[in-house]
Amino acid sequence: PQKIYLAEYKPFPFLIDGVELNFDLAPRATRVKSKINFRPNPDSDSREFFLHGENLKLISAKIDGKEISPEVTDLGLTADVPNAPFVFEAEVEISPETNTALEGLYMSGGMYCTQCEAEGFRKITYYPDRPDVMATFKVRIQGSESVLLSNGNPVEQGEGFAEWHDPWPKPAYLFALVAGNLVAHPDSFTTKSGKEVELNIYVRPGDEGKCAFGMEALKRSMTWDEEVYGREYDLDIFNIVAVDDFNMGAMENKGLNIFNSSCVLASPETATDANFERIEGIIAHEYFHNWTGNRITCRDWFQLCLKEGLTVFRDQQFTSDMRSRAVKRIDDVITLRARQFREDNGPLAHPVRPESFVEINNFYTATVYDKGAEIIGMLKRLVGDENYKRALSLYFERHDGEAATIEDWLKVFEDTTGRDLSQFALWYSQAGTPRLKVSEAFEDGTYILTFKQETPPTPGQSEKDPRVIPIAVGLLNPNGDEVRETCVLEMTEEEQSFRFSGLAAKPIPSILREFSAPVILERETTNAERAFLLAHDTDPFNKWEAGRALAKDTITRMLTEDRTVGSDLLDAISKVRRDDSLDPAFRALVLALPSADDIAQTLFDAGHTPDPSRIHTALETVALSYATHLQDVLPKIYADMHIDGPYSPDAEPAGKRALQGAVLSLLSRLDGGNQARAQFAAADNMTQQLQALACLLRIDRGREQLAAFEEQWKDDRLVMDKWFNLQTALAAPEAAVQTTEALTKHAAFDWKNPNRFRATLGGLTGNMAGFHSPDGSGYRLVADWLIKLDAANPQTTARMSTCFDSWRRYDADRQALIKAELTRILETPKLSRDTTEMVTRILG
Ligand code: BAL
Ligand code: ZN
Repeated sequence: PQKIYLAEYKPFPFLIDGVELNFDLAPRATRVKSKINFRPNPDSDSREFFLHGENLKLISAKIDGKEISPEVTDLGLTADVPNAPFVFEAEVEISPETNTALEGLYMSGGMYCTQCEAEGFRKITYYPDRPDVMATFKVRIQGSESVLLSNGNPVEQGEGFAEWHDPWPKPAYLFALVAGNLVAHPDSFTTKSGKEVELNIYVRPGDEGKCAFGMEALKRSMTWDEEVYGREYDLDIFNIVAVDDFNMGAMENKGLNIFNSSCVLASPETATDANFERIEGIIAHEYFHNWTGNRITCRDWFQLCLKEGLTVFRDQQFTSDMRSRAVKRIDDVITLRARQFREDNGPLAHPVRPESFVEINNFYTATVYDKGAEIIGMLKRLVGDENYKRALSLYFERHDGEAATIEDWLKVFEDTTGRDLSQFALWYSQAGTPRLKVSEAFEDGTYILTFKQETPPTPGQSEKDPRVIPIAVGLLNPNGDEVRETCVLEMTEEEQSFRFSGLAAKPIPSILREFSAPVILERETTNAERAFLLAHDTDPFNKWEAGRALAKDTITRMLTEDRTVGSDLLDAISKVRRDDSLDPAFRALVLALPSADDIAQTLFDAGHTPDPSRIHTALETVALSYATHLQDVLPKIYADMHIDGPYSPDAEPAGKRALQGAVLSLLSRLDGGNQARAQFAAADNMTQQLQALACLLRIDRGREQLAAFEEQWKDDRLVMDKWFNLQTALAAPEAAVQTTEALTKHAAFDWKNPNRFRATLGGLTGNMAGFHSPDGSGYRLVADWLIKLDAANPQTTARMSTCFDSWRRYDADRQALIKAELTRILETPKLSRDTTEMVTRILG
């Protein structure tokens, strides 16, 4: 397959003055008529006229009203055109009902919907399907459905048709169309300049009761973007539609956001606290794209982090403001390490701004999104809050209506602050997670911290230059008081020292506060010092980090030195557990154990070969030790976290439930599951029902409760996803593959639905000891399903193939088994470009 390179960017030879589209909907024979006003682009010296187009049946094409016979291939259409303004018209036929890839126009549960990012519009009609070609769209939809939606403002509607006009020029990837017999959850919003905006969340009948939270989250997002970034909404209407079959979480189409139903629908009975928080964050994310992505878009797909990194950063800020800043930062770092560090330290490592790709869908990654957001956080820390604000104002002013680049983005910061950001820009071009080695010295009241940075080689990049690393540091004296408040050390050299003078005693450093840079800190330290920081650090992130480091050290020593769980860990953790002054959500995070994957990577980095089954046993042993060590206080904490009154998804009660759930998990290791059975029976919300079910699955496979749960929720697809997921994710290692196989034969296992596929197979791949079953049965089962899914849905298949990316960590037998499965996938006839690229890169 053809590789595309950033270095080869050329502007499109034509500009577009306006697009008119006419859809005549039919499941297997939708007709799309287009009329596009082109004119030569003065910034291009080419006049080659190539329009993308895939899986289209061309009915007719015209230039300036005259029929033409263009040259048509699988990828698009070429024609001779005048070197002057001209009108191109085409009529094509497409088949939404048989479109299982869920890109372009497709059907989900009887409704028509679209997904055009990144390159789906070319499956709807012939078009220059690239983000730097921006145009205004007029859309007419003819269909028998009660709701017919597109981007922009409504112009006219009547029996069987609707017309929409989007006055804001946009690239084709932001195009959207929805047609279905849907019901609206309506509301409205008045912008700060007094403009009335109609708001709707459209859902299938029956889901009306699950829209209220999403709507409130939308209004909170609109207010927040006005207050914090000065950004107002710019159309008369903002619509959200929930769709069951969707490859991603949601999509920011202009004025018509389309959501995976799992990312917008919520009620206390059916959604967990984590679901509510995620929905709030995703609604905000898609809404924030209206400015960072839509009004200012990307010149080409290599610049994807321009909109995604910034928009993730913005949604993280929003959630911090709505909830707890400390808890949000810890959650984000847990996710960053689990997804992005894993990616950055394996065969799929790539720069935040990649330099080449075969299939752009494969680059919607944790690196582009989450490391992209970390870069913005570092930039803000380096220039300060006020300069960040000024730079953003300049960015919106200077680039509104444009398709911009990372160079444009950095230039606004350079122009605002006078700083040279050329070294900082390495964060965009160099892949890999820097290791930051720390050493220290103390003499005559002066404390010296020395840092050495090194980034291991990544595919295609063997040498790395030193980066700018903002290191937030505070110092504590031995009695626990802070002697130096947080300051930001700006590291630019490969090795660099920083001095703190006037100290009475050697301090205890708290380094990388708030996780000020996405690096791996390597520092020789003791568990006594970690326990000290867990008890005394004023930075909540580093306080948590100290406990996490203590737990990781204990677990890795159990596995490499046959140690038992030491009292240093148990005493330190139990202090935090008993400390009522701390936020319950924070206490729950301290009690949570590192993931099996985290332990495996840590062992691998230290030169050991991780054994998934032994890691599982070690984690269970630590959990049991926590339970026995804390058994006198667990019932009291459980009772103290009880909430009277109706369910609320707000941070405070959610934090209490999180701590109660963590306690329940420990209690259930001591009481045979009595408390969990009682909680399951009494639960009036999904958080507590699922917490209890998870405990019981571990104890006696929860047969009775699983059956009751299925009976209660068999008609709710989103809740049934949880039912599938929990069983494969929490199955005992020796039963995981068999459990998954049995579930794939369940009547409700609709494998073409990405949510159901991910819930079931993704549960297994996340169950490390089960997936890495020594006989290779886990690998085989997953490979069988990936091969099957690839023929229907390449995008989701390619995404899920990443479960194999850490294969080189394991022993030779497992490596051979995985390699054989990857090779089998690669040898599948007609394997998609998406999966071919991913598996090839994973094999390395
Ligand atoms: N643009 C794809 C979905 C998202 O990141 O919002
Ligand atoms: Zn996004």
